[in-house]
Order: sequence, then C-alpha cells, then structure tokens
Amino acid sequence: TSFYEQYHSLEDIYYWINRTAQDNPNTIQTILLGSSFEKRPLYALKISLNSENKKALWIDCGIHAREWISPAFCLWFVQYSLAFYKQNQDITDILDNMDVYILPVMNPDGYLYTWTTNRMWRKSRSIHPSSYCVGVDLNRNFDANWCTEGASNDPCSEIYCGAFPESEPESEAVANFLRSKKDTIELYLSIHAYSQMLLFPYSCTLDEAQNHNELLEMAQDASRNIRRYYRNTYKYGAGAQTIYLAPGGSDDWAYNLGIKYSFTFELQDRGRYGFLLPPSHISQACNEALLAVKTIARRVIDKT
Ligand code: 0X9
Ligand code: ZN
Repeated sequence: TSFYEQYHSLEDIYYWINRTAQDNPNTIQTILLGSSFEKRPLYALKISLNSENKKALWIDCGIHAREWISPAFCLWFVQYSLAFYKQNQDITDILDNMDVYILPVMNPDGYLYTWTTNRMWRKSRSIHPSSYCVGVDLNRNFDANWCTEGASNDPCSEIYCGAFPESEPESEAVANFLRSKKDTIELYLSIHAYSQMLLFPYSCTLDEAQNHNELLEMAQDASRNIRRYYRNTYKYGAGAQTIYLAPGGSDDWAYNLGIKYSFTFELQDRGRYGFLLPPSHISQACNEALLAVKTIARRVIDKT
C-alpha cells in the first residue's frame, strides 16, 4: 500500500509538507498561519497552477484530534491534485479556476496526543487557569452564536467552547487567515469524521441560511454521485437539522464572514469502526470525499 493509504504521525506530516513544497516549487507554497498552544507551527499549503486566479478554495483537516481520516484526506487531495492535473478533467478545472489552500492539521497538539497517549482525544491541548481539565473544542471556539446550546462552558466537557471566541491560537490563526482572504475564498470545506454526512450552515441555529436551497442542491448532487460511483450513503442537510445544534463551528463562522459556499464533510464510516477506521478503508473514504469536493467545486465555479 502507498504512503497515502496509511495514517501518519505528526512528525511524518511535517516532513511531508516540507518535502511536497520543495519538490513542487512552481506550484506549491507553504504558508505559516500561526502556531498551536504548544507552539507547533500551523502550516497551510497553497496550490496555485494559474497565477491569474482570483478565486480560491480552502480545505482544513484535523480540527478534531482523533478523526485520523481527516488529515489523511488533506494529504490525499494534495497528492491527487499534483498527479492528476491535466489527466482528470474535474481536478484540472478546479485548479485552472481556483487556488487551493490546504491546512492538513489544524490541531497538531491534539493529533500528537492521539498518537502518544490517548487515541480518543478530541480537543486541543491548552491549559486553563481555573481547571485541571485540558483542551478546547476548536469547532466550538469560533464566533458564531458562540457557547449557546450545543456547546459547554465547562473546561472538562468534550465540547468546551473556550474562554471567549477565538481564545485558542489554532482557531484565531485560521480565522485571521480567512479574514485576510475573504474576498478570494469562495468555497470553504472542513473535513471531519465520522458518520458520512455533507453538512452546511447553519449548525449554530435552526434558522435556514439565505442560500439554503442552493447549498442543499450542491450537497444532494455530491451525495448522489457518491452513491452512484461508490455505492455508499451520505446524508446531507443543514447541520442543526441533520445532526445537532452545535454553535461556534468554523463552517458557520466562515459563512457569516461572507463565504457563501461552506460545508463540513463527515467522512467514513457510520460507526462500525468509528474513529478507528482501518487503513484499508482510507482509499475509498478519500475517493468519496474527493468526488464530493469535485461535485461541489464544479457548481461553485459555474455559478461564480
Ligand atoms: O460536532 C462537530 O463539531 C462536528 N461533528 S464531529 O463528530 N466531527 O465532532 C460537526 C460540525 C458541524 N458544523 C458545526 N457544528 N458548525
Ligand atoms: Zn470532528
């Protein structure tokens, strides 16, 4: 099996980021977004094949530490882009029309902790002055109905929202970057696991987003394609209506910033292995997600 059909330690991922940028100096650039609580660098890769591009696609992976298929997808996507540009029509159209920013691991401290100490860790690894409990749920720390129903102000909770919006260096770094690029980024994607869902705003309220029907059609189209090509089922819908109310998420925040095409993908599986998805399933899980990215990006490009 190839490098991309395995899970990788944080150290290996940093090595891969460096190596990928070095080997592709004309197309790939690394961007240092900031650093984690434990002072690890947050590197994004920018894939740029057409210097005239004004539009961009953002993909982040690894917000939640234990969702190992998520960083695996970010690596998969970069590799696929480099290997299949000018070979596959869909990826060629994406890269001809958009720059792509990829953040392989938004929560490096948590990811490392799942490799060394606790495989089921979800949150970041920040310490709080008032509690012995560690970490913030980075997907509850953004400024979208922050810390209302569906999040917790208890530092010991798995869905702890943090002391204030963007209190965590990881979420602040991502929010700062997206703010600085909000006029070019047209499509925001956040990769999670598990449960096989294609979600869009809102999760922080039961209200419908202004372009709800458009988002619904995009997600439905992606879900249909996955069923047709991979015979697998992905539910789709607004987050709060499809899974649960969960405020402070990056997708809702990016949407309110003005990125009108904003999605959270929950990759494989539906609970058989859960977060412990075996490496033998990586390729199908990533191919399904890739097809969803292609389907949705195509529609965004055609509209804008
Ligand atoms: O609860 C979450 O943060 C995500 N599910 S997970 O099992 N990966 O933790 C869903 C996120 C949906 N979007 C928002 N809540 N904004
Ligand atoms: Zn998650």
